[in-house]
Amino acid sequence: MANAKVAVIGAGNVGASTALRLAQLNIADIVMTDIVEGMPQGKALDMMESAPLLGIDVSITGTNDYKDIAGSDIVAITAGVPRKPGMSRDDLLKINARIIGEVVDNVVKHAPESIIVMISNPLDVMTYLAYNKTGFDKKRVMGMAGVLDSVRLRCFIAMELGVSVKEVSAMVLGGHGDSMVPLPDYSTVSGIPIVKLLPKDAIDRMIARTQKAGGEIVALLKTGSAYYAPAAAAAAMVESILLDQKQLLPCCTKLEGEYGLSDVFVGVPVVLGKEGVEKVVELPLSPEDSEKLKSSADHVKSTIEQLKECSD
Ligand code: TXD
Repeated sequence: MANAKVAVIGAGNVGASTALRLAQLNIADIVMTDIVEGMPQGKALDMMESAPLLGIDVSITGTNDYKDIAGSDIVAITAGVPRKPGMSRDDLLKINARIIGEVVDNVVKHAPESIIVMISNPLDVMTYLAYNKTGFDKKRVMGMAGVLDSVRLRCFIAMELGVSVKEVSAMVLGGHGDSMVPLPDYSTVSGIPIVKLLPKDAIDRMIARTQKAGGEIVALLKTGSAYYAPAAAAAAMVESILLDQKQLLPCCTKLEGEYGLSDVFVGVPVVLGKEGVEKVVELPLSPEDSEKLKSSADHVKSTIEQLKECSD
């Protein structure tokens, strides 16, 4: 039987790191595309040359031609520009909307059966754009943000307590921006809620750091934004879908009444399996968190409106 196939659109920092991580999982052949001539081909060849040492046993190719994404089971979209210091994710709206519009037209043309995992920013709005332009079922268009935001919180919890990250779990809902909603009540260490292990001020500090974690890295790097953790997060979603693992992960998905929200793409816990987003899981939220989720969704809605205005 032929291997599964994953296309990674945009072979920049996040795209190339996602491709390498996926190749190391040995679950699909990988094709990377980019508009820069030679660059995806060069990076793919470099990765293939690491295969004997890294235990990679799938093919990795690079291309500038969308025809080569034909037959992809999943298309991970990382094309676009990243933030520079001082920029918000929403500042990327116009530039990336043009790029993503062109990319998704090509996905419809060349890989009409695929599942789309959006990674480009502003994440929730680009996921909406992909859904709207492709006409794909909502199960087949999702965005990666919550997995990244929650692994960042997991990492900060482990650092604060001085424990291994292994048994730390965390949940972050909402849009991918400063309005995201980390949920300490649903964050645990070996099943123990962190609210029983840490004082409120320490938890508040970690929540604030999680909300600004992308910006913390942008400020340190000065050119470009984070990519190791984003790539690991995107690969985890692809793995759950391809292997039908049914992992329960926070992902950006279209809501139709769940959490009292409709007609918006925002991060909530979902079950990811071979059909894509197979189920939205509704958690009971405190009135305060529920209000925060609503205001995060309102922020996404207003950015969707801005997008509609620029395309008018
Ligand atoms: O949590 C998340 N979802 C994110 C999102 C975490 C980190 C980064 N996030 C966003 O991903 C970021 O804000 C950007 O919008 C994307 C890609 O970030 P990356 O750091 O990989 O940017 P690069 O290194 O500049 O790579 C972008 C590549 C680059 O090689 C361009 O030549 C290419 O995109 N590009 C295109 N490829 C294909 N087709 C078109 N039209 C195109 N335009 C640019």
